Amino acid sequence: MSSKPTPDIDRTRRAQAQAQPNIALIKYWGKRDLALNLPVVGSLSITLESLWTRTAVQFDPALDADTFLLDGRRDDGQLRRVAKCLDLLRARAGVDYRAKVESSNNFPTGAGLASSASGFAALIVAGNAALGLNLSLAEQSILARRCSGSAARSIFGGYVEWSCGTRADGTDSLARPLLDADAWPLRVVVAITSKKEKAIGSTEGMNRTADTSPYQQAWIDSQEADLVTARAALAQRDFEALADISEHSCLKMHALALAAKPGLLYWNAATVDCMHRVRALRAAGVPVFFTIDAGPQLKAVCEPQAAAAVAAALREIPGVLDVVETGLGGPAQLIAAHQQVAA
Ligand code: 2P0
Repeated sequence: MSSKPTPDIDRTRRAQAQAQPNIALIKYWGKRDLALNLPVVGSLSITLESLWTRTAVQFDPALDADTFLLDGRRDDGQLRRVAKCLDLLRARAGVDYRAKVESSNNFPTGAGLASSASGFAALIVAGNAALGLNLSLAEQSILARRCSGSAARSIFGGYVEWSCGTRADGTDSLARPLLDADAWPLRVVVAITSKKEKAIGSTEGMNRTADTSPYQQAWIDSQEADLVTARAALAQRDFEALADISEHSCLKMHALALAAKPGLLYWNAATVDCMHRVRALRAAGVPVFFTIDAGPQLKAVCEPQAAAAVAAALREIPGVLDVVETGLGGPAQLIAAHQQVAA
C-alpha cells in the first residue's frame, strides 16, 4: 500500500510565521486562573501593521534541548516561557521532539510594545504548521492565550475582542475578530520614550494588583459596560465615542495598578507630557486619543488625516526618543521560508 506523500512542512518540521503586536483599547489586566492564563475581564484591541515579530521553529528528533534565539542571540531568560509554549504544541501533536526557535522583532522587546503578543502568536502559528496540527484559528487563539494573554488577540487582524469566558477549563476564553482593519483604517502613532525592558512584567504586575489594589473588584465589575460602549463605537465608526471609552479604560487600568502596594508606575515624564499633548490636540479638534500599556510608550490612535500632525507634535516633546507610525494590520500568518528571520 502506497502512503500519501508527506507535505514539505511535515517532513522538515519547520515553519516560519509573522505576527503583529496589538494594542488594547479596552484593557486586559488580571487573571482568574494562573495555570490556564484566564483573564478576569474581556478586552478589545487593534492589531498593528508595520511592527512585527518573525519566528521560525524547527522541531528535530536529534536535538536534546529546546533553544531560543531572539534577534540572533541566545535568550535563556525567555527560554522557559518559550519551552512551555512548545510543550503545549508537542502535547497536541503527541510528539516529544525538542525545537530550535529563532525570533526577531523590528521594535524594542519588553518595553510595553506587546512583543509577547506578537511573539507567542507567531510561535503558535509556526508550530501549528511545523507539526502539521491543522488547528482552527480559535484553537490557535486559545493556545496563544496560554502562552501570553494578549497573544490570543494577535492571531487575528483589525479590531479584535478576547472574551473573558466563564468556563473553568478556559475553552470559551479566546479572541475573535470584530472588524477588519480596512473597515475602519485608523492609524497609530507610537511615541517611544524608553528602549529599556520594563522593570515589572505584566504577569507580576497583574498578580500584585490583584493581591493588593483596593480597586480590583470595581475594575472587574465595570469592564462589561466599557466593552459594550466600545463595540457600539466600532459598529457606528464613532471616533469620539471610541476615544472617550479607550482613554477611560487606559486611565482606569493605570489607576488600578497605581493603587497596588507598592504602586505600579509605568509612566515616565515624557509619557505624561505626551498625554497632555494628545489631550490638547483633541481639544483643538484633532481626532486623536491616547492609550498606554504596562510600559512608558504612548500610543496615539487617530484618524488617518491627523497622523502626520500627531507624529510631528509628539516628536517635539523632550524625552521622546522615536516616533513610529503604523496602520492597522492583518492576522498572524505563515511566511515563506526565503524571507529571512532577521530581515
Ligand atoms: C492589554 N496588557 O490588554 C494589557 C494592558 C498590558 C497592559 O495584555 O501575563 O503580556 O502574559 O498574560 O499578555 C500585557 O499582558 O500578559 C497586556 P500575560 P501579557 O494589552
